[in-house]
Amino acid sequence: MALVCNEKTKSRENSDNFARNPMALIPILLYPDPRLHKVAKPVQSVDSRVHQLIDDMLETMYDANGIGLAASQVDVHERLIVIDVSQERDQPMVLINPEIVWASEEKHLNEEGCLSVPGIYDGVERAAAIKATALDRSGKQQSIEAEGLLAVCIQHEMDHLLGKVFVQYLSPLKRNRIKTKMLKLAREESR
Ligand code: K1U
Ligand code: ZN
Repeated sequence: MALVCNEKTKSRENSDNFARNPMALIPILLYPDPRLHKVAKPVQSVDSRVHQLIDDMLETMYDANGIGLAASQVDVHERLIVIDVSQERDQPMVLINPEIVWASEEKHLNEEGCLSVPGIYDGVERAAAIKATALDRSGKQQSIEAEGLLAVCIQHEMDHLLGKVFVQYLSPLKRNRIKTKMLKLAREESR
C-alpha cells in the first residue's frame, strides 16, 4: 500500500502495518534546562509509539540541521538516538538501547556543537574509534563500528542519554559563561 504524502507531512508505511500520524517537530530542550541531566531508561518495546517518536526525532533533527539527536533532548528519557552524518542527509541511523562495547585508547580532539546549546562550538576529546551495539528501528540487534564524525556523534548522543551535555567537558569558567549567555537569550526571547 502506498501512502500519498507531501514533503512536510510525509507518512511512511509502518513496519507493523498501520499508517502513523504525520511526522511532527518536537521542541528541543535548551541548556541549562535541568531535564537535560535526567538519566534515560531502556526502551522496553520497539512498538508503534517508538516508531512515531523515531520519525518525529528525525524530522526535528533534519529541520534543525543537526547530525544527531537524543530522545533526552526532546524530553523523552528513554535510550534512543537518531543520527545522519551523510552529506546528502539521506542515511538516517536509529540506535535503540545503544551500548559502547569497545573504545580505542587513541583519543582525538574534535570541535563539537549541540542543538541544545545553539551557537556554541568547542573542542572535546573522545575515543577516536568505537564499537557499539543497538537495536535498529525494527528491533533487530545491530553492531556498529565507527570512526571520524560518526564516532564523535555516537559518543556525544550517548552522553545525552546519561544526562551529560558537552559543555560539561569544558572549564567551569567557559561553562558559566555559556550558561549566562543561554539564560540571557531565553529571557530576551520570552519578552
Ligand atoms: O546532539 C546534538 O545536539 C546534535 C549535534 C551532534 C554533534 C555535532 C557535532 C559533534 C558532535 C555531535 C549537532 O548536530 S550540532 C550541529 C551540527 O550539525 C554540527 C556541528 C558541528 C560539526 C558538525 C555538525
Ligand atoms: Zn547535543
